[in-house]
Amino acid sequence: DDDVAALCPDWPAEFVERYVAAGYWRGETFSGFLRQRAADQGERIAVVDGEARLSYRELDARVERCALGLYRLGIDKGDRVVLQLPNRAEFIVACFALFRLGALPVFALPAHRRNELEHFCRFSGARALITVDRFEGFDHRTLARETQAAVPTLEHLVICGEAQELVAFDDLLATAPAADELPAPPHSRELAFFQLSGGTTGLSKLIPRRHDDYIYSLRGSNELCGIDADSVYLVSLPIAHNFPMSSPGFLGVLYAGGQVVLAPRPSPDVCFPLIERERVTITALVPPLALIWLEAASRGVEQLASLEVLQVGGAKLVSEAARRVRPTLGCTLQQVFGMAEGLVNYTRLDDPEELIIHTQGRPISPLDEVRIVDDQDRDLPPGQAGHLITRGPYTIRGYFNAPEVNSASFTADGFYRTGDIAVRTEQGDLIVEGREKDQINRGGEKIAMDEVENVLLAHPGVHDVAVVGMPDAYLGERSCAFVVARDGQALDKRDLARFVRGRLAAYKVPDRFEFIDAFPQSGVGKVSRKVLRELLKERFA
Ligand code: J2J
Repeated sequence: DDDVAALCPDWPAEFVERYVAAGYWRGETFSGFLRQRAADQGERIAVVDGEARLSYRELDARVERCALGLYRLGIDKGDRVVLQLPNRAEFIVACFALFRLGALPVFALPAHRRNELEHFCRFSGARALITVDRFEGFDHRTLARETQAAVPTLEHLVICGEAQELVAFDDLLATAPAADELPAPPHSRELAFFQLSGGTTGLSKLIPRRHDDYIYSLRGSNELCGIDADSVYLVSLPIAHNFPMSSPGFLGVLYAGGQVVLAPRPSPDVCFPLIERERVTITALVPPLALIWLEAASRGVEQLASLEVLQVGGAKLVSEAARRVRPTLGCTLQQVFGMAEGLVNYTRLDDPEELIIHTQGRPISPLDEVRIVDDQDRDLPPGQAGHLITRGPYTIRGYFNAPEVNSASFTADGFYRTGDIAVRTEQGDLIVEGREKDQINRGGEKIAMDEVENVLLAHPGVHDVAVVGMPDAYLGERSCAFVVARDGQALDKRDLARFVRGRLAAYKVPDRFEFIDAFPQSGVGKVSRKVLRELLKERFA
């Protein structure tokens, strides 16, 4: 679909030449490398999901069947397909099947609800939604039907598990394609999929990623994370998130010919026995989960004997917790400071312990350009905190179909404004100091304040609302909604929470509601979030 590609800003030709000449962009594609692994080491295990173990040959065969099933359904090159699946083998099969067709997955999380899913389907013009029957007590079929009723392009609903009247995922796998039955595979310079932005202004933006740039980031990550064919990676976080997908994530490990183990949930009672059973060598967590694992491991660490590396990222890990990782878990900590838009920084496995504890690492690539600048985009010297902006061989040049957002989020010469405040040390290591974007980072899960505000504003009893972050020892931040009720209305916190929960992912439901008569204003009639945060501190005290 040429229209879609035209709406995704690309690298200028001189940069393409530079990244190709450096040997970074090599013309590989996702389905191409999976084929290759199936040919080279077909009998080795690729994916473990519960009791099921798929070899590379079996995975590749399933991918081919699934590609044919989707193709016969009418999914073709360039078509967008929203994938909303938990950590199951079907996610990986569907993902590679879409890659094979040159169709473009849009990666939703199982936590997403009506507003988010409708937005992803509508904004991407999706033709299909692939989801699960039930997960964590929630019926995704109902959500899928509601979404279809609201989005005219959405022709097909595919369900993993009990499909009822909808298309059963397993039925798509019925037939192996004959030699020339599938269309030609995509080219490495073409779009591969859409990741989701954390969002700062309202709804999530779609992040266009291509085979060449993403696979380069996988190769670079593998090198820095010590990944090879003997690595066993546990997917603890939701598999569709960029961190467990690419840093090095399940895609990096499959690229290296290693083994991917899927955990249905990230809790120690699920993950520790899996680590022991499968001899897991590496996994990735967000900081609050790392704290839970540290707590659980202090009661007995025997099950974790095979674990060599624990990666922590998505939000800042406090140094007191970082310091406890090696002594408690017996493995190396790797801090990961990344973003779905591109740039990923890692502490190196052989860095001195103090660097691992106190910094968020340095970029993957020698061609990552990272600048720390002041409010006028002037470069700041090492040691001084400023705005982090970046461009490079795997950082996008713009979001899908968002010219206005793009002109604010990217400099004229293509640097992405991360919205993070960081310091670079003399040695080139980055330390994240804070954030300037209108976003709450709730233990790695990103919340755009105005998305939540807009939902609450639709509640009949709400006159006005402002959402702010509040410091939290466990999650780093939690969210608080300050609500001004409509004249004479008595509002119930539980009712407001339910109202949000029906529309948005549960992690976006405000942790706290505060009722207030009127908002403090700053300057030109703008609500002062700063004053609200001060108010919170007072009410806490
Ligand atoms: C502080 N803030 C961090 C860290 C991300 C690997 C790892 C994480 C992500 C991710 C990812 C942080 N310390 N260690 O995609 O591939 C905050 C920053 C950043 C934003 C990006 C990956 N690691 N952050 O978290 O797109 O504010 O990606 O800009 O979800 O998370 O969020 P996201």
